[in-house]
Amino acid sequence: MVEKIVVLGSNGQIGTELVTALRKVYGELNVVACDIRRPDYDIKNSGPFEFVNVLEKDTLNSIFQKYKPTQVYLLAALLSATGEQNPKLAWDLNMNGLLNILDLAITYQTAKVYWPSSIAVFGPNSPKDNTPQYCVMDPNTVYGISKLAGERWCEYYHQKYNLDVRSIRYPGLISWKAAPGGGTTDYAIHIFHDALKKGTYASFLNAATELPMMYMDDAIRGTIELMDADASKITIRSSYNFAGVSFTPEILAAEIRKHIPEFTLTYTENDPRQNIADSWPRSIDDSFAIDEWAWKPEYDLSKLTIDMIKNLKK
Ligand code: AKB
Repeated sequence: MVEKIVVLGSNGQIGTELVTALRKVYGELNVVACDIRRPDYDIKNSGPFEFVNVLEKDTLNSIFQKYKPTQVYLLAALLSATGEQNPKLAWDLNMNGLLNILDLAITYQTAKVYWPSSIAVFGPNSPKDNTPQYCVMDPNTVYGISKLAGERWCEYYHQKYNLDVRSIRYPGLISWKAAPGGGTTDYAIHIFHDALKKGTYASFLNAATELPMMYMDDAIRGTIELMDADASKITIRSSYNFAGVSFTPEILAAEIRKHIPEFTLTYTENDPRQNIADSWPRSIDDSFAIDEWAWKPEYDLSKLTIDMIKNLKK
């Protein structure tokens, strides 16, 4: 069967790299990039693009009708920091965007749907270290609340309508190709840009804030591996814990100094993102992903630092 894939939210940090990766695997014409904004040159010129707002049901319906996708990736969302600036919009976009896609996937019998969740589903009372798949979850950001509710909807549509929906709880994602989109973990990208440009960075998270992170290459590969896995292997239809590497701003700065010895790190105070970070896990237990679909990250802190610096220098 020829796969026809629609990626909604294709211009974001994940979408930019996912569309390129999917086009390599499935062919340029078989991966339709969709976003509310004009795409950058690469995406527009390497395959089909459509302007789509995931809250507009009629436009979405016409996309499903036109392409009859076998797989849909819904990436459009407001993240943790921007979500707090506009909680009602974050809830509307993150929740109703998902429900629109789940409903259309049933109507058009889409074979597989992918929707990303996040470590933001955990909260102040979740275990901080090696946070298990199943535990207390009390997110206190609108982003985290919408992701936890979305996970429940995904499982509900799977149980009730047998929809093959798959999901990963992403940690902070580190990449150089596209700008990050308003998250709490964005410092781990800005630090590389400023280290190279200015030799110094003012972190909005404090020195000891340890968070789960992952290099984008691993995240994209893991996402496609989950989508390619045999359905019989997928026992979790809410969202899989997913881990790469955990570090603090101080540890990351020390790693960057191995390549830019004069780099200095300072800290800003009273940033609202600190409270969000303090409510999240320090590290994640992803043994279900390891056991069920053989997940294995390739990038540790040293390898991702080398790759970020090499590519940003270009
Ligand atoms: C954010 O910081 O909001 C995101 C996430 C961890 O989901 N990067």
